[in-house]
Amino acid sequence: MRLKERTIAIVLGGGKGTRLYPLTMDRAKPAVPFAGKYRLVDIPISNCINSGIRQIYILTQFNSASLHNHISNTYIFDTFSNGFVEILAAEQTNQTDTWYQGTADAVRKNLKHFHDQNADYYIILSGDQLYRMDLKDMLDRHIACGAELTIATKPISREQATGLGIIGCDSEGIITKFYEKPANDLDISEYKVADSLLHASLGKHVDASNEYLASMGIYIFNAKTMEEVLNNDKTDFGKEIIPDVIKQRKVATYLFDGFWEDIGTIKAFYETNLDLASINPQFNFYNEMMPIYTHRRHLPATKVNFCNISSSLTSEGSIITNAYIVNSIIGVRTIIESGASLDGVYCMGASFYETEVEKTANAKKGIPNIGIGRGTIIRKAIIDQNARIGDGCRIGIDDIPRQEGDFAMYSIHDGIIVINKNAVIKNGTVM
Ligand code: ADQ
Ligand code: ADP
Repeated sequence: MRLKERTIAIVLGGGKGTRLYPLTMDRAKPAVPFAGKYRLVDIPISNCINSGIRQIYILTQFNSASLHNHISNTYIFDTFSNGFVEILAAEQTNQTDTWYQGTADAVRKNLKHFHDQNADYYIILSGDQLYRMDLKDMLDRHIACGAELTIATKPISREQATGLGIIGCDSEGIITKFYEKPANDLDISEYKVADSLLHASLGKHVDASNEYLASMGIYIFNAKTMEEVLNNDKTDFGKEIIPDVIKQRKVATYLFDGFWEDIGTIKAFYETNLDLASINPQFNFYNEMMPIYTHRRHLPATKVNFCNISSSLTSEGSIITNAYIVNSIIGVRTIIESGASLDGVYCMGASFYETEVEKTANAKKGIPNIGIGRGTIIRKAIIDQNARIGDGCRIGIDDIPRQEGDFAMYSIHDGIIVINKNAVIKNGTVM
């Protein structure tokens, strides 16, 4: 218990990168809605809480209203736990350059906050990954092997290695070398991991094609070590800090072989969400021992009238009438009108219900109500919150040329149509 209280978690909440754009157009990445009723940041925070770590900082480029709302309404600790979740936004510092220049820069710019907590260990977590991990177990391993830094790693294949940091280690799991994101054609065979280490650490044999160990971007540092290795102007953990530390200090690996997915791109975000609606999802939300927490909204149950719904998740507070819905996620407060058809859609829902007065005003202005209109058909799309999709629209259906990119009310990335937050899609729109 004592150790846990001296460990603080730092969640990397996203750079100015645009990988999840337009979902991050006017909200911070940690606040992006996920799996119908959660926000991305609920995943790392839940992992921390379930591991007994209750002092959590979220580093983000800006503190959007939705992130602030979500954190302050969700993570309320009692007086005796010393717990907090605090957002540290780049624009709130007195630095001349307001953006964090990279992951290490983000942590460095906030070192004074962390230092004040007098912690023994810092756990650095990514804000855009889906997994469930006992971080206490990782901390125990870190302490037991006397390392100054421990990196969580996962067995992966050569094809997967290109997008990740690859680790080379000895038979005890002490890291000897590191290569950030090796190109496809690079020979990295010297990084292959010994099967004996995998077996000894995981207690089982893993798929033979998973011959490499990838960094999961989850780090435990001795507090003093992290403060020392950040005492320079290097901006990035993966590219600069980690390779340097490995050369100079004892760095261990913590092997993990559960489900873990980076969901920081529109494609990965879409596919991971939809997988949750499949019959046998890879990630199990239905785990009472290590739940994923989120905002308690006190919404009524979803009302379903004459629908055909399969392989889908429907979040609370929705009203769905005479609709056909497959392979889809329906977020909180979604209103779906008669005759709508959704296949492969992540509909994020709404942040409020429109009143009758507002609906009358919408009709006068000729704009649809929030939700999905009558007879509208949608395939392979993400519908961001509070979007107004009119009647008789055909989205992602027709065999028409679709240009990738960002447009006024929507974007298309990797063939996935993303309808912006608050977008107004007129009756009869075909896209
Ligand atoms: P990437 O995920 O590509 O690789 P990076 O872009 O640095 O690394 O992002 C790591 C995390 O930090 C993400 O959650 C991101 O949103 C966040 N982040 C990025 N820039 C930030 C900033 N300026 N301020 C705050 N947060 C920021 C890393 C490692 C690899 C490893 C993969 C595993 O570098 O070695 O394999 O993670 O996903
Ligand atoms: P949730 O996670 O509950 O959907 P949001 O961050 O999306 O929360 O919204 C939080 C709150 O913002 C809602 O409960 C609602 O009260 C309020 N809200 C947001 N937009 C509007 C609006 N246009 N009109 C009225 N209330 C709004």
